[in-house]
Amino acid sequence: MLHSATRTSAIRRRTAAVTALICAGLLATAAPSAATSPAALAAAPPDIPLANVKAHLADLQSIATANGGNRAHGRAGYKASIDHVKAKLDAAGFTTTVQQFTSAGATGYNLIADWPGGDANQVLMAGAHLDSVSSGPGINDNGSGSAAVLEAALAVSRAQLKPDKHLRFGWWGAEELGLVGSKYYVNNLPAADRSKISGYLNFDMIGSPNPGYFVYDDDPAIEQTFKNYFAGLGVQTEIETEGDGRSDHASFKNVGIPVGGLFTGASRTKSSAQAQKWGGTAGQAFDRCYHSSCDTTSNINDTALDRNSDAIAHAIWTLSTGTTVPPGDVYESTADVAIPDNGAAVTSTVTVSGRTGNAPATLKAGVDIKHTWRGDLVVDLVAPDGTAYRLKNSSGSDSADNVIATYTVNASAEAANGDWKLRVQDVAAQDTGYIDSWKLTF
Ligand code: DTR
Ligand code: CA
Ligand code: ZN
Ligand code: ZN
Repeated sequence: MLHSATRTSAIRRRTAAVTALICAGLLATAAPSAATSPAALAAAPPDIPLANVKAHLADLQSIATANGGNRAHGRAGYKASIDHVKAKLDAAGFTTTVQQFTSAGATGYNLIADWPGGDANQVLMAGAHLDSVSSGPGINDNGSGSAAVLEAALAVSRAQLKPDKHLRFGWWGAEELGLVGSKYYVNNLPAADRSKISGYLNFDMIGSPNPGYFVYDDDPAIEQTFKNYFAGLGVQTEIETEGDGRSDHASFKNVGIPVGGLFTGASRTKSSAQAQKWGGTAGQAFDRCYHSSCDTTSNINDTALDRNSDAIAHAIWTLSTGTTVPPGDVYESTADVAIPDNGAAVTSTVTVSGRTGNAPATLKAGVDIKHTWRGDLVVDLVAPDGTAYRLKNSSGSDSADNVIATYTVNASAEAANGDWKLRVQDVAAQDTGYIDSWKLTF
């Protein structure tokens, strides 16, 4: 039986509920004045005190100094870093979890901190890898990201923020060994929990001594949020071009979670044009101490660290407030559709109605296809006007089973209403399967 959820009038119900809360003063965090409406109060991110971020860096430096000069995976300095950050988050009211894994014969640790409250079905994450290389204390790489994310979390606690979405923060182990900790986290997260993550923000090297201001060009909404912040400062940004696969956001992106982040540069050289717009030294690396013993607390540019710390707070406050996705914005089909082996494409349809305008730039297509040797499959989303958006290519070498993933599609050129189709074709002999279910989230 083909189920196509029809839109419920969730928006009308939600608006009435919010009006009631405002009338009852429950949404205002202080007596609103003419200058500060409840919405303005709730949405105003704080300035992150640079001194607080630098104090965290000094702590991480001390930890490295007391533990052989580094905070690398498998070394005492890394576990001491985890314990230090965890203690501050526990004291600030976060629910923390330490996740263990093994890599290169040593125990690794991820630290996850949940801020109680918010919509459990809409989780905004921010994270940074906490490990250093073994050759140094790793203060810019990546004490800077770790300290800024920690201070942003502590600012959430100080503000007793009550965002619409649920906030989760992560500090990853063994990034320097190949994104090991963040991959472990994502791979051990049930698919149902992965699809609740509306975005992951990554911060790896955000205080480089000869800084550039790079924004990841992955999810458009996250990218624009960061660009807007820097535009407000009058600081030009560039798209981060070497980032794909180079840090922990790749672990999340690989399972279809929207990602974004900031970066101030590593061993690449700053050009003359970049020095013109950002200052600093042309012809010199953004961070001359990258992966070196000189990556200490003196290897930080305060202005870059301050700007990026404030940009993190801006993004967390902005992306976690505002409307969550009410149930009425999900359109699903649970009809099973058999996929002929090495045969013609098949489709499954959901009918979208009652919406206005075009689909969003971040339309989410969640698919659940049961099929052995998923490399046989080509998967497309077909808009009501017939425009096809490739979600997955075939890959002879991908022998894993099932395609259970959420893809983000820029469908802003498509009218929202109409029959949307998931089109699947098995292009290689042997191995068969079927579309189990799929859904569109607007
Ligand atoms: N691989 C990261 C440093 C790094 C290099 N390029 C990028 C781009 C975006 C984020 C991080 C990086 C490390 O050494 O931890
Ligand atoms: Ca600041
Ligand atoms: Zn590194
Ligand atoms: Zn790094």
